[in-house]
Amino acid sequence: MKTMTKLEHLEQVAELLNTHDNFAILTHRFPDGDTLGSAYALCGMLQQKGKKAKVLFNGQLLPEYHFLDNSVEHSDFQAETFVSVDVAEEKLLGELAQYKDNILVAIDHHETHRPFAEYYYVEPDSASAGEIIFALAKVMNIDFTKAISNAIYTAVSTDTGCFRYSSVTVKTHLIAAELIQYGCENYKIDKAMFDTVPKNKKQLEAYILTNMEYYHNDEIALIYLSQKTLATFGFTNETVGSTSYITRTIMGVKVGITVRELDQTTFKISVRTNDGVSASKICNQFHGGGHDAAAGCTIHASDISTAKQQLLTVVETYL
Ligand SMILES: [Mn+2]
Repeated sequence: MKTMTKLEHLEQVAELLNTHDNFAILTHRFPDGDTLGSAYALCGMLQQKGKKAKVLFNGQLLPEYHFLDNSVEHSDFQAETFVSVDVAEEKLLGELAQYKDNILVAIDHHETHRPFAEYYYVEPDSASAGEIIFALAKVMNIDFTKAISNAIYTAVSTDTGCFRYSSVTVKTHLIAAELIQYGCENYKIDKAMFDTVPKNKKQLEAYILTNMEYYHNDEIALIYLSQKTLATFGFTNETVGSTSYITRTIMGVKVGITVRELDQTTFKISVRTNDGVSASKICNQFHGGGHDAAAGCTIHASDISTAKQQLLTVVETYL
């Protein structure tokens, strides 16, 4: 059993990075703007300090994130030091699980973080991992280039639903303001992340709204997306990106649930909540986790109706 040490100060993280080289930065499965923005920012920061660094992600990069990959230098080298960003627990490493025993430091903002790395630094008060990377950049005396500022801004903006979630603080806005001062392309990034949707994704959104199931006096909204349904719109679980934001936008809904079929007996659950219902407590019941208003878990059940019933039974105890 390896020992895992909690780090209390970003200076300790900076020191670990400073005394190592040949970095691979690991992101979580179904990578989002926070894990990718944080990873590419950190990659650029390490390269600026004369280190070799690259980002490893699960599956393929969605088109809206290509600009991040284009913002760092690519070179071929054998990775020696593994760092994870925004990864709340080992199983979320997905395809990168092969590196799980070699991770030097995990940088994360999930209150439900389950330690897996040799060292871990967790700031649950940060609305995104990007906020931590911003602070780390300050400690490392980084020159905030446009590329680094764009990557951190992407993380900060996407993990707060464009500064709309309850997790947003004064610090979130101050960081965004400073990044804009450094020349980040906030308008372009927000437009690409929030205001531009491919035609087939818009059609999938329409399907979701039409087929949403409501329970418990309309306080629970649930949508099930089978692989077959996703395929109808030209998507797979890897390419569809996020859809769970839709459930929470319906007036009166306290718990929005998106169920995705991973295989016949494995279902990926995303929970989004309003009105103080804790998404992470709900998902904890299924050994998952996340934040107060956004969390996830995986359910194994013989079929979808059994999975739904298990979920609804637990959710109703929180209403
Ligand atoms: Mn995050």
